[in-house]
Amino acid sequence: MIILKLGGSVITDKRNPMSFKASVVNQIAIEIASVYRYKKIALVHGAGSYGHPLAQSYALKSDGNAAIRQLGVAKTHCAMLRLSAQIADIFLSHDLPIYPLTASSIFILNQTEVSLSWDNVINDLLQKNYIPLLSGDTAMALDKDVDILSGDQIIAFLANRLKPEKVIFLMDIDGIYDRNPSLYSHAKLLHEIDMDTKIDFEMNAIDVSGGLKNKIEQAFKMPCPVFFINGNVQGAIAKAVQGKAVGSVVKRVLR
Ligand code: IP8
Repeated sequence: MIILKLGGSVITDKRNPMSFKASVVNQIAIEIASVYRYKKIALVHGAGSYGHPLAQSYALKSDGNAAIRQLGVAKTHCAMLRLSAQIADIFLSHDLPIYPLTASSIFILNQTEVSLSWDNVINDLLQKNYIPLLSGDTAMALDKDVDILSGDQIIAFLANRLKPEKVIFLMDIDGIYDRNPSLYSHAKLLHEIDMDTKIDFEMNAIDVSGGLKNKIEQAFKMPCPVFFINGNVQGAIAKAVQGKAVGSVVKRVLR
């Protein structure tokens, strides 16, 4: 079984609010259709230009006016539902049995971490050969009204629960670089990452869940190899699934 993250920067244009990259998602669906014949797959997608700008403009990570905040939470959640529906429609057009689930109906947070979950349905769907689809979302929290649950946190949780053979993150660059390649032309692609790898996490896009830094921290919590590959490159998914050298890989080092 494989867990695959459709990164927000791959499936949406992070520079323009609510811009869905249908043709990229279509290409990914075609690639997944060939993998699905021999592997169970769970999908999680990021918020991209649907969730992050709303969560940022309503300041959902900080405490503000309750009524305004509440509207921001509802708008962000509904934007994520719309993004999931567009992804699902494309997968269905390739006869893939995708099954969208709402993360906020499954997970409750406490101090930003998953504290309670009703996740049996995910394993059940996988056993019955569906492709469950989850996404980063707003979620009820025990320590405050509502908090942000990132797709990367969901994946770290599911990886420990479902023990996949690997996790694959689709990005809009070739993997993890030692510094942001869109800011530094001499940035170096890192093929293998461990706890001691030095990475400069300077960001240039709105990301309320901590961007690449959060991704790598979550990757170290997963009990399996974690691949970071370019979701725009045809054939990269198949290579990662077959364990061929592609992108960057994080291998958990037990200390
Ligand atoms: O894009 C963030 O999920 P991510 C979720 O996976 C929201 O970090 C609602 C901003």
